[in-house]
Amino acid sequence: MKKLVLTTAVAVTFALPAIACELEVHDAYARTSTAMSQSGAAFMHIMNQSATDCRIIGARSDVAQRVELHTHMEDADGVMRMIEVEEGFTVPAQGMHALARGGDHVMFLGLNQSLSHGDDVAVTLVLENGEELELVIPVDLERGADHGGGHDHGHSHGHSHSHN
Ligand SMILES: [Cu+2]
Repeated sequence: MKKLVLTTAVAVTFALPAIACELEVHDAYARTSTAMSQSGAAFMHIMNQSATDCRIIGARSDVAQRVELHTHMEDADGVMRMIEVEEGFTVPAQGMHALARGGDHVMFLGLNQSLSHGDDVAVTLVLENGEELELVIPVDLERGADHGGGHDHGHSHGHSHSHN
């Protein structure tokens, strides 16, 4: 188990091989629907600084038995359901892809531990080109569902990350 020491809420590190995707993750958070929930999800804004589209085809984390890329789709009865997105999420060149409540998300199925507010979850996003994006995502159980887009209400939760 790798120890991660952070001074900021989100740290992004990735190696830069020949065909590099320059991705930056902002505003990431993870949550569960209830304290006793067996599953959870992570949301974030993924910026692509590179000149090519970058596709995220998978995710890994020790926090859950399975980590899947999900989205919400309305079924024939008008009910919103979560489905796995086999083809992954494309972050357009010089663009952004948002993982948000009610939309695309990283799904944690079968949590190995409960997610408490203020915890950090280490998640690795796997790109189609073989690159990996290592994230440390704070658990935020207080974040409202309407988050995202044109917001400007500074998140100063004052986390102090000390992992000993
Ligand atoms: Cu899901």
